[in-house]
Amino acid sequence: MKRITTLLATTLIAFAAHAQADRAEAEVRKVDKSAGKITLKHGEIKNLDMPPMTMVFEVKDRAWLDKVKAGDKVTFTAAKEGGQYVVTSLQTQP
Ligand SMILES: [Cu+2]
Repeated sequence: MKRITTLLATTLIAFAAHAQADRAEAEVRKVDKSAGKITLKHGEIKNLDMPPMTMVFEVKDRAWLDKVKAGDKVTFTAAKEGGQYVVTSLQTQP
C-alpha cells in the first residue's frame, strides 16, 4: 500500500510539473471582444510545439477579454480544439 501511495504521489508531482511547463508568457497585442479573439505575442508553447510568434487565439471565456488590454503581460495556457488555437486559461502578470 505504501508503495502504491508513493507511486501515486510521484505521478501527481510529474503531472503538476507538466502542467506548469505548459504555461506560456505573452504580451497582448490586440483584443477583439466582438469576435471573441485575442492577439498575443507569445513565447514558446511547449504542449503545442510552437515557437515564439504573434498570432490570434480564440478564448475559452470571452469575459477574460474585459480584463486585458493591448500592452498587458500575461501568462496563459492554450490548446488546439477543432482546428483552432484556443486560450484555455489567462492571467495578467503584475
Ligand atoms: Cu503561435
